[in-house]
Amino acid sequence: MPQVRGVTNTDAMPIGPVDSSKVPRFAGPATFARLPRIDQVERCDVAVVGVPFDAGVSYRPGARFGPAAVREASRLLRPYHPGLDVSPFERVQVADAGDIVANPFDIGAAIESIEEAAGAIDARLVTIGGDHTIALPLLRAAARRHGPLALLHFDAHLDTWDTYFGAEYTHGTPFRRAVEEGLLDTEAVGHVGTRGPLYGRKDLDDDRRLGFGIVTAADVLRRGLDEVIDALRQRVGDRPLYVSVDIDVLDPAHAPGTGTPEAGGLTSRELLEILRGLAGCDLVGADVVEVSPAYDHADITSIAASHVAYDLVSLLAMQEKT
Ligand SMILES: [Mn+2]
Repeated sequence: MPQVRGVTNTDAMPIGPVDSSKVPRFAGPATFARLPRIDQVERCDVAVVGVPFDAGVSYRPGARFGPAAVREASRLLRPYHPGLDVSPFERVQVADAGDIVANPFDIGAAIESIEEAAGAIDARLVTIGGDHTIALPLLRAAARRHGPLALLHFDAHLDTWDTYFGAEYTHGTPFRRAVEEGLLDTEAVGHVGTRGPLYGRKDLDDDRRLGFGIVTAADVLRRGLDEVIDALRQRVGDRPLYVSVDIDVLDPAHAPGTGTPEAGGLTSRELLEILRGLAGCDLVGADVVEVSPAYDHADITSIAASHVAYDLVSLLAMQEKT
């Protein structure tokens, strides 16, 4: 293997995506960003993994097809990120770890197998959902490695409800469960982009009691990106940070293909800029969830999600010590 600058703890050059000057982007298998599969690399620093699971949804289903759609839309991603000035696939080894198999008929069993499979991948993860139920086992796996986590949760909704039809494990409850299980550092948890009608004011009271701060979609507009980014960075500090992005944080104009759309959301430009503003934080893992391709048009949603995933991969690549 050729030698490159000491990228990580091994001196093998990372294997990058298929060269698009030799094989056109629309040809060949659709791994994320046309990266190698994890079984094709000797080590892996950052892994992109899919979780095709949507048995936890309360409204429109279909996020089980999210990982395949986001991978397909990721064919057009290029290797250099000018906004962050990083070539993530050169800096560290990034690979596609395939899909985690989750039982579509048993949410408890699915959560267990997601936690186990995520914990078994020896790399920092960017997970593509799947509905938001999957954040709970992913947080469990990350907290086991890093201790209680700071969390930035980008979503139209709070996702801190208690139960739905008596069920504790749904896509509307993962962050309440995560607080109850002690997975989060409640000094440093926040929602970004929330909006839309709630069941009652109690939803907000409960959420506040759990420790969450809120930057609403309206705050992003009124306070502006720089002030919002400063506030988020201050809240997170130097704690290990997990970022969970429900694609419905975007306005339905920017992400129609999702399960519970709400008017008045962020633009994809705003979301990407906020994520880039987190450069330098101690990001340890991330997910992008709730892409439901059957409600999408012209791949709008999966293109947005693939760019979000690319930004998260880039932030993680920058995190790895050189
Ligand atoms: Mn959600």
